[in-house]
Amino acid sequence: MGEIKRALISVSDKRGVVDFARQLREFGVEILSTGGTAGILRAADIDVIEVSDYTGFPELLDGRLKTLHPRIHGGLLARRDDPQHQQQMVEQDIPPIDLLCVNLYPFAQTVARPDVTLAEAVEQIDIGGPTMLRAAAKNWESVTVLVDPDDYPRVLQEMAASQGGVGAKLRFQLATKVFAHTARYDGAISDYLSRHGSDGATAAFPQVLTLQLHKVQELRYGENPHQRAAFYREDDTTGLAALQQLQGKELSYNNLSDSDAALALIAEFDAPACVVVKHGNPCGVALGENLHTAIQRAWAADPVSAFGSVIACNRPVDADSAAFFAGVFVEVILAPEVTDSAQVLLQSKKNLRVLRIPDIRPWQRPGLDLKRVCGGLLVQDRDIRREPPEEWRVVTRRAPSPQEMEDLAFAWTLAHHVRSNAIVYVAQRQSLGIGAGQMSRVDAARCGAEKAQGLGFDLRGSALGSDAFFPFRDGVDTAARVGVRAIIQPGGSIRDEEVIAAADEADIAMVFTSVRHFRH
Ligand code: 93A
Repeated sequence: MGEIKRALISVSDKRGVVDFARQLREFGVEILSTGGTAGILRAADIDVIEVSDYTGFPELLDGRLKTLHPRIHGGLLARRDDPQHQQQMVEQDIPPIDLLCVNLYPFAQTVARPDVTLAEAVEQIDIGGPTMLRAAAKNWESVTVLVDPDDYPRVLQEMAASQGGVGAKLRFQLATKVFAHTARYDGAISDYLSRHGSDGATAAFPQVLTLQLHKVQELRYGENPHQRAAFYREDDTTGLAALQQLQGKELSYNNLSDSDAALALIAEFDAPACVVVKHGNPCGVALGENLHTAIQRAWAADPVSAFGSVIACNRPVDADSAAFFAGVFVEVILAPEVTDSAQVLLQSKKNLRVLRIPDIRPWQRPGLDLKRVCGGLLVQDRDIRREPPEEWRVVTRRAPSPQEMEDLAFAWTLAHHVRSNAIVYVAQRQSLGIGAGQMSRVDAARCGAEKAQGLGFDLRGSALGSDAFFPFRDGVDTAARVGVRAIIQPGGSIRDEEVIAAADEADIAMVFTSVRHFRH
């Protein structure tokens, strides 16, 4: 248990540093510090030695050169149990530094500013800080290194419990954290710079894409039991990384994947809504006057597929809704909140996973969509573009009625979230039949219709949404045969005229949105 006698503190994020330094002083630790940090500590009546006094070298080059000195790096790198190291330190008058507390120039925050210049960004590239951090972390057997203010209490607690020392286990954990941090820091610099060509022009995507993800948990297995799996989160704790499990079995890979699909769709609706997802596709989706009716309608849309599904709600689950779930087999329920009385009702279903998702807005935010392919990653913008009715173009003789317009809007929203080829049949803000993941559009049209009719729905007067254009008239003919009255699709096929003629022949009202929403 190495006792801490000397510490170097140099931080940009000054949160908690005064208290931390004060408590180190109470353990009798000598504190070295750089200009700005030293100023703050001294103002709080804490004894510090400026690094420039300690090295006998002034801070130079606008602060670019502060801590890059053998007296600092020798003190961090020397092994305490190595006689040769010890001898050289004595010869060169390099005292050991036992604790390093550094956090870096805020590069990521700086480049997040829309008006930042390249020169400003470059000045925020910290050189001395990462160098010290890496030195100390490499020498974790002798040095305690902190890069995160949240770790100050842990270190102080351990010092209090062990006569001013910090144990090997914590030192190792902290050092591991440092290398993750400096890797991420350099990744952010590389991402930013590679977006700028040598002429300073900004490219959409960096030359080198660096991803830093943090393990949230290992999962029991992947899509199948013979596949290992884990869930990693991005830097921030948003989206699925923010979920709170209120009850139920451990979450599986497929639960998380289906939850993501369900939440992306539920985030589209303002009115009370329920989305039922199976194997990545919605199988029942409905709006209602309240959540309870939305759930009943979404479930009724396809009760066969809903068996063992993942269900997303956009209103707090109350006792009525919970009572419904008590009578059916569901894997996961997602909701912004679950009332106390609902929780009591759901508790009898021990295995049912109930997840609180406080914020569904992240599913609507811009970002990158990544797809692993053998040998690399395909990267694209997330598909969050939406086309409001004002942008639609009526292409048939008959224009949709106001009721049909509502159905078309609902169908169009749904179609974005169904695997291509996607055809959805809807009426009165309820899905009736969803044809998903077919290799031909006419098959998707048939599938959706057969599903609906198989479940006893009459499709006369329904509306249809298609995620991409109809390449032939056969898809529209299929819709006409089952009684569809309105269709929404992007248009843009070389056979659009034929397709429009098919709609006109059946007196179907059809609109083009001009934007395709494939989802593979
Ligand atoms: O410009 S630097 O790369 N050169 C250095 O030698 C150096 N040493 C520490 N930046 C350097 N630092 C950084 O200064 C630390 O990483 C920390 O973020 C910051 C603290 O400066 P101050 O104490 O003056 O506010």
